[in-house]
Amino acid sequence: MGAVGIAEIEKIEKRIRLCDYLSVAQLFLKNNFLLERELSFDDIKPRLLGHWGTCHGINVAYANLKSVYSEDPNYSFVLGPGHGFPALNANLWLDHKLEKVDSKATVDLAGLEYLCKEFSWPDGFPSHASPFTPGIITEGGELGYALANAYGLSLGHPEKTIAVLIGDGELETATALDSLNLHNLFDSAKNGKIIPFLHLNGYKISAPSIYARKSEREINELIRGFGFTPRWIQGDDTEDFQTALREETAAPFYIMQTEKGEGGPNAHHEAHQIPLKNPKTDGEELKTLAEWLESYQPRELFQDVFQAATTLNYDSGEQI
Ligand SMILES: Cc1ncc(C[n+]2csc(CCOP(=O)(O)OP(=O)(O)O)c2C)c(N)n1
Repeated sequence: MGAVGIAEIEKIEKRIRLCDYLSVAQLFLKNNFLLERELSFDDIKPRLLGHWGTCHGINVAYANLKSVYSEDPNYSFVLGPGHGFPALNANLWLDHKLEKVDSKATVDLAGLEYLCKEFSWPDGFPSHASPFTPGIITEGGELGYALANAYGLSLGHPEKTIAVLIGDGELETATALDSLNLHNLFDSAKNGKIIPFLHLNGYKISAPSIYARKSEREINELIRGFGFTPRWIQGDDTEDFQTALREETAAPFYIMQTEKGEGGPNAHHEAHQIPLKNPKTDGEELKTLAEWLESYQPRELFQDVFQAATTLNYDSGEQI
């Protein structure tokens, strides 16, 4: 695979920005989804329930992998931390996958309103990935099974490529850690290719994860011990991320570093769930939320998305 150009890097970074915006909007907004007027208390959901901290990293991994594998019909993405559902839902919506199972989730303003309003809402989308989510077979609230599920999916399917994102807290579970042994059992030309990613954002809920306390050398030795080749990536270095994905490496195991809650008003231990507790009643918090949302420059981002969706509709004659 060749090197990636500047236009593709910009496209990936724009997609990440868009999906980060969509993640925040789902968590907080019940109105004014494009910030067309000044954000007010009335625009904020009365009950805030969901997880922000892991979302940026999910969006980074999803966008970078999509750039390499989007044309491969046998590519799958398996997500361990299903509590990062706003990010997953954002990506599924943007790629028109959600509307295939839910006709209201169109990629237009009405669909955007639906996505955000119905997130973590009675009779709407749940707060975690669930069997209602396209492509999901298990409830996303229980950590540990992502890698085992990916190996299961690969069995007898040499044509498949399956990327798996595992949280650093998730890798503390016995299930996830022991699933690394499946590499030795299933590494065969008869099975698909697994591309594991450890999402090293440093925290498990509000405390440092065990892997965040280990040195790079200790993590490398652990990973090599299971037969993989460790490759570190700084999540926000898109060029390096793309280089890493395009390198010829035997049994790669990527360690993707991001800052938990990156892009939001607070990081690390305070970013796991809802980083602003009272934007519906506290003027300062509302202002912080408005600045946070504006930092992604949403109107510019959505102009492109809605235009592309309309063009797709027109060109293909498809119902979207
Ligand atoms: C088996 C299991 N144990 C505990 C939990 C509770 N829990 C929810 S999120 C979380 C932290 C996960 O940390 P990590 O995998 O690093 O995800 P991130 O920090 O990126 O949110 C925990 C322990 C769970 N969901 N499943």
